[in-house]
Amino acid sequence: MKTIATIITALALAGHGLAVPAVEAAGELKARADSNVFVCDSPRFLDTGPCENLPVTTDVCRGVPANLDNKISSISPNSNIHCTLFDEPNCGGVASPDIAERVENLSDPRFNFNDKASSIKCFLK
Ligand SMILES: [Ca+2]
Repeated sequence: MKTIATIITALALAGHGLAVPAVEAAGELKARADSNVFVCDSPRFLDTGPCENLPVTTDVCRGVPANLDNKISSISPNSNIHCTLFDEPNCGGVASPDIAERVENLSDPRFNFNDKASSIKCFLK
């Protein structure tokens, strides 16, 4: 009897152990979403420099592509997200103010982040 009880307890614990990560994974999927941020080297999204529509996953830091590193001057997150720029890779160093809509020129004193961004992190609104 003791053996059967021990086995049942072990199975119950194993089942519980499996259930916890599954619940956490579901929560993670719910919190993250794929979106895009349009960025340009030039102010006002002019095509005088490169522009890119960067794919982003919310709550995940991503690097700025080499051709736009320390060059982004205008930025437009998709309407469902807001973003923070960072002046170092891996979302380190100085963070920009929150960017929740199109910014024609990051030289604007409200942002003061022209030609500085090396990484970006976005969040669902
Ligand atoms: Ca620029």
